[in-house]
Amino acid sequence: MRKILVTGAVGQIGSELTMYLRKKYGDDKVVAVGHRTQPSEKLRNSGLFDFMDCTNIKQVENTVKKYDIGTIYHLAAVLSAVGEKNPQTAWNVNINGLYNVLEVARENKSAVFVPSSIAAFGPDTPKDNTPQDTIQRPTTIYGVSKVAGELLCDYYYLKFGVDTRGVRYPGIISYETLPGGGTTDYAVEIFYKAIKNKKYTCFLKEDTMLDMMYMPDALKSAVDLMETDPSKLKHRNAFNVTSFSITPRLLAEEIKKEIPEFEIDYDVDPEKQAIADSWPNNLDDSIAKEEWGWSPTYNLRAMIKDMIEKLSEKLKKQ
Ligand code: AKB
Repeated sequence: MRKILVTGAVGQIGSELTMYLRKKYGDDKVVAVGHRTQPSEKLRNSGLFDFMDCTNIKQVENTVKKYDIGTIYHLAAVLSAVGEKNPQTAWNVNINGLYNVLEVARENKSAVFVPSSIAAFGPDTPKDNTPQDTIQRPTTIYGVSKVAGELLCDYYYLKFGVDTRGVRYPGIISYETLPGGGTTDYAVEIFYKAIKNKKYTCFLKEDTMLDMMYMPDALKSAVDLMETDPSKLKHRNAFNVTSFSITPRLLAEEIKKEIPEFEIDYDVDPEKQAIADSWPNNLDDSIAKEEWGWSPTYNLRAMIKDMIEKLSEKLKKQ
């Protein structure tokens, strides 16, 4: 078996996807690469780790050749809120980095998984039950890079036969590694604050509805899609996937059932609110269900219970 490369491996999804893939395919089969941030001991000691800048095509080429990479999970990206602070860097990493990965994949006959996002939709998109194929006119640089990325991935498949596949992730909730500058980050921060301080000040309005998913389902969706027999896929880049749609108020009410003293208040960040308002309330993920059997394991209650239990254990050790 050729090896698997995970870019952005020190990030929120990458750090857990690397361990998930190592468990599934073997520790020596998965190469984790980060940009500059040092990896955790767990990540470094459980298998191969290297540094790579995806905006430098030579470095991408050297890494893919050095380890004989057959599949790339390309997670390195600048997220929505940080992207609006520095659109030039977001474009460079999200588009030039992706182009480099696709070019090297073409030359080395590697398959590529690239996450898209609910951010690939915009204010003109139908907000409820957002269809798989619909208007995509996002108004953030992150969203623009995600739509361009989806098209570029489909182009590399159609033109060169590169096996590209992707999902449109909603906000991902997890306890291992903090997310790095997204609009949905409140849904992770709220758990840390609920456990530690019993109080959270949310940067989005209480009724802001967005799709979310617990990390185990995010990992499963990526790997299940990459494992699917390609003859079943009519779509490729990228599939709507979701687990539940929530507002900050609803999430806080549900957390209160586990931590009764918990209180939430609001100090709205207008930039982040504008981003959230431009995204759908909830996606229709029936095409992913139909074409490759997507089905989330965690509903809202199951996620909350597991998240509070695992994060409490983690915070006790710190
Ligand atoms: C973000 O908020 O930027 C990300 C995303 C929804 O893609 N979590």
